[in-house]
Amino acid sequence: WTLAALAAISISSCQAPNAIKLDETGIIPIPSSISSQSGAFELSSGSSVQLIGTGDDLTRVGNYLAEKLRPATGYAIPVSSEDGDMKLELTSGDPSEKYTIEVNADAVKISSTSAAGLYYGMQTLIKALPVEIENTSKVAGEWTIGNGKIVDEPEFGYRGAMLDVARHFISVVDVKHFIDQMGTLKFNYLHLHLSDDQGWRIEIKSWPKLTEIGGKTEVGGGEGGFFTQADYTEIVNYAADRFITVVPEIDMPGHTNAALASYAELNPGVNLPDGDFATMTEGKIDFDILDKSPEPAELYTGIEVGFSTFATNKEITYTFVEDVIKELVALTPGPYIHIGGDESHVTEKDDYIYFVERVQGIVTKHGKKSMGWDEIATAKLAPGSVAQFWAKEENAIMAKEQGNQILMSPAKRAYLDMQYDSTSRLGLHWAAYIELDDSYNWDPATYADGINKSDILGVEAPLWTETITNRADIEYMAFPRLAALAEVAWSSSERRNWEDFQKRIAQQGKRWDINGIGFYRSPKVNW
Ligand code: TNX
Repeated sequence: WTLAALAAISISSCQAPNAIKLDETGIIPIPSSISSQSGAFELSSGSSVQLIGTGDDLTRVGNYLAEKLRPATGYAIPVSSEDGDMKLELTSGDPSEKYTIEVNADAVKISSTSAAGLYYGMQTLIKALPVEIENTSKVAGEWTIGNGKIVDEPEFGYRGAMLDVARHFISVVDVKHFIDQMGTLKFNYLHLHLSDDQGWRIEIKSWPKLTEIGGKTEVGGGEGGFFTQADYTEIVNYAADRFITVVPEIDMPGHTNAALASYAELNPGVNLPDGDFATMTEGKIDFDILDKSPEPAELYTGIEVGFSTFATNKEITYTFVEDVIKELVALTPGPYIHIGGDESHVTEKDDYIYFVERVQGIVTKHGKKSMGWDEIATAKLAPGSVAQFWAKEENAIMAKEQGNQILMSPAKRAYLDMQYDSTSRLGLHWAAYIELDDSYNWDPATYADGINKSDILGVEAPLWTETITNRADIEYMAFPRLAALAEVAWSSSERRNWEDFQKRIAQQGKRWDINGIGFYRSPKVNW
């Protein structure tokens, strides 16, 4: 290949006839409405971003747009309040995520009542340009966008993804890289699963052994790791800059082996004077010895679930939980603290309910709403608590009947750790094999009997990491399915169509290729 031949290929692909009609070809999630007119806008060496309105958020969005366009075009693209051909206009009115893009031969204008809306409009605008815009150095191209208008707003206000940093630790840089991808797909919540049997991943200053002991391993016996509070804050701020809110999860009372290995006193049961060990379920125990410690649990690096539990009947447990939540709340600007609550198979039902209600009260007392896996709906939920549906419809119904909202993460559709098919090199398949069309072809509002649109807060795609150890693994499991789930969360069911999505995801694949993202080349798509 000569350079000239390569340049010829990139020029010819830019001149494809559909490159100058404004349509949905490159756009995921598909916008609410697109209308096209003849003619086109073209970026030029004199192009600039004009900010209409004030505020750091607006400036940041303007800078993102310019930074995205500069490398491939080689144009200077200044950002200022002076007249320019790419206008970002913050309009008055109640802040909403809705945005409008108007394109004519002279200028493109994105308008919204919020900087977040402008950010989403910017993501759409980038996808309306030829895919070569993704290049990080200058390439030949005709940087045109067909004339017309896009009006767009999300179907659900909560569009999330979850990273399980507990089973295998994920570094700050890899989390940021994932956040970048989330931003391009208009996600607005990042749920971090910060603790599990195999690891405790967030520094808690008042209980330092959590990370000194519980943070030092992971599934398979690797070295583990944890976020210092400064690391966590860096992630929170990086996400916030991209209009993404972090939801931290401490999973309890089950999935707590790493904490139980760090602090003996959190374990159920006591060591009896004669050297025996008594668990709390073996009948009545003298309350004077309750706060004497049993042995700490041993660190665990397997992938079984459901064997651990905090001692739900010891005051020290609630002192601990409150200390942890207090520190997390201080670091977390978002409204939610996730308390886990799944698969507590060795916690007695009554004890589980007592624990969930008490912990929920601690979260509320510290000014946040609690979120938990669907099992928490077996307890009395506080107003505003959210149940995350993953397995049991009857739990979701119980949440609804209590007047609480549901976050939809059905394992058979939304789990990014499920294998695509029996040959997938990574992943589990206890819930299903999930090919790209399975993650696309479902409607949150009709998925579970008795759960309707108004009961649903939004959609979240969890990536559990028992089998996932590095960035390449994350990309292989998350992409392309995360794009399908982005559209499930953002676009109305009337707008969604699998055949159409197949064409659009192929365009997205070209962008991922240019960005070096190793996505799974689903055989369902002509890439
Ligand atoms: C079930 S989903 C779990 C996780 C596992 C996952 C693996 C949920 C609330 N609990 O602990 O990592 O399956 O797919």
